Amino acid sequence: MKLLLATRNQGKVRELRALLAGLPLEVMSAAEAGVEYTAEETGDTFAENATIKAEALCRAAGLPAVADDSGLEVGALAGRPGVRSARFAGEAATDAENNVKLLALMDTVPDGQRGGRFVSAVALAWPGRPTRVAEGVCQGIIGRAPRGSGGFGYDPLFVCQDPEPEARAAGANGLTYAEMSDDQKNRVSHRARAMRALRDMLETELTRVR
Ligand code: ITT
Repeated sequence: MKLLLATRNQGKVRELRALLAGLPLEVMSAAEAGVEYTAEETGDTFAENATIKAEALCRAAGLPAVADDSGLEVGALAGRPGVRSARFAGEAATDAENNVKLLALMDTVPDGQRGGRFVSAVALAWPGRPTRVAEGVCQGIIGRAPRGSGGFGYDPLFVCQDPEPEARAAGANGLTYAEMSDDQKNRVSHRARAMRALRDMLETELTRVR
């Protein structure tokens, strides 16, 4: 059975594929499956936007679809960039432009007040079934300069400082997401945490249809 990924972000495709590994599903992005979908992210929450994207692709393809809506919430910026993370520096902003804007806004924020968290909501839309959503967060601080070359988006500026034991076990605290190995990020990230719950939902659906 095919499972489609409702994202145009190649960084997410890579991570979601790894986080879904081992399930009896052929995981493909919408582009790989040749399916066009339109989804306007008009929601005020990550959960609403993930639902909009997953349902749009599920409807267009007639197949189960997973979407992630995610972003960075920074305390000193009253929760911004939040649901507007991809568009922080403008509608067609690049990752580099968004990072420059974040660094500029954080320039005068002292150490000790640079906390933030990454949030991911993942939605599973299955034909004929109610859509289900799971969320994950990872705590950290916003660095003063980019570090590391892995990942995408705000990865070089997000220094993991997460209280969960798994973050310590993975040796992730003190590293930016961009300094982590794929395996480390896929153990502790906001997306990894949301996807653990979504895997359980998928396993339930697969048991039902078998
Ligand atoms: P899709 O909607 O097609 O999935 P998108 O990149 O527009 O792609 P979002 O609307 O969910 O996705 O925007 C999320 C933005 O938040 C993303 O572009 C990054 O800038 C940032 N982001 C989310 N997860 C991230 C991560 O793991 N590392 C770095 N930045 C991340």
